[in-house]
Amino acid sequence: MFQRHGDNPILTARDWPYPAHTVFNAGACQSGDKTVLFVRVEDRRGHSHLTVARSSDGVSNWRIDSKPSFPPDPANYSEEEWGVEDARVTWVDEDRSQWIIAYTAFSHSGPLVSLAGTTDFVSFSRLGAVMPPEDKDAAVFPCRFGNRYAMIHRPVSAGSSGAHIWLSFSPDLIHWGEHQLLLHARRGAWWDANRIGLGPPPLETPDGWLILYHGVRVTAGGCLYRLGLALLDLEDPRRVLRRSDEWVFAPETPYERQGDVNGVVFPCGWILDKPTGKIRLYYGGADTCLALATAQLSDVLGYLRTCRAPRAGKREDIALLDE
Ligand code: BMA
Repeated sequence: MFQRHGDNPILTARDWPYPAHTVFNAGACQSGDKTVLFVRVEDRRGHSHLTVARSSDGVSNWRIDSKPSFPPDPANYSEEEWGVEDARVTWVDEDRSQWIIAYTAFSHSGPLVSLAGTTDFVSFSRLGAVMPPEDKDAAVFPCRFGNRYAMIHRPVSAGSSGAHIWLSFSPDLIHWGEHQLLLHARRGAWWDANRIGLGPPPLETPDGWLILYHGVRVTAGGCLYRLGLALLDLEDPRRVLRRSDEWVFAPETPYERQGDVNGVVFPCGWILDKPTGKIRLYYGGADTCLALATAQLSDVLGYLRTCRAPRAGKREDIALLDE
């Protein structure tokens, strides 16, 4: 379904205008005639910041900011002490007319979810930490549901049986509640056993909100990060309509299998070109480089129509954990 671009990896640390150890896990959006990537850059201390790269074709001739566009600001936001990572970018039109960036702030107490807004990817206004640690893999929906914003995220609690994907609501993007389990990590031998997390922000399609998520399989040789699909009800995103049993994308090429963390494909951004129905998926390869894969939305939705609908009712879905 997802075809790797022939020029992969499309960005590496060698392309960077200043010293960088690795560049990976980028948020993505189309801003006017430019594709904008909000790239995670890890420096040689091991700390990450976010830097903007712009391109007209989304593949080549990237114009990269000459210094970090969004460095951590621990003096004012102590939760950013060890860096900022893995941004997901959503255009929120209603009431806001700005890009809302959900990112991971790496605090002394663990990773947590922070939000920031921007209209131009030049200046940013932080909304601060919105979820306590440990929590990451968050993205805001582009619209409100009954006047409430919605956000997907992945909390982890000590003693829990796994790390699952949750959904929360907010009147103002700052105060979040109505927390509920949305997708559970399966157990046992499944590719998405024990730990899952959202990839790019939910994508609105005629069939529902398209969700791409990663599942982490712990093996004797290390972790394997692979990707699966789900579909949420357009009006009520608490309802899961479909979920793939199989993964649809997995580390195969050398730049996905070998790097700082072997065996990782980690997408944080995708862009749908509405006229052609083509999705461009931007993903980190092995925590080292940035790569691109494309798919036709109609193929993805056609595949999801063959996938099962989770059993009705949230409670029964949770009960699946014990199957
Ligand atoms: C996750 C995140 C990602 C990273 C992945 C694989 O927990 O930290 O940024 O790509 O692990 O190392």
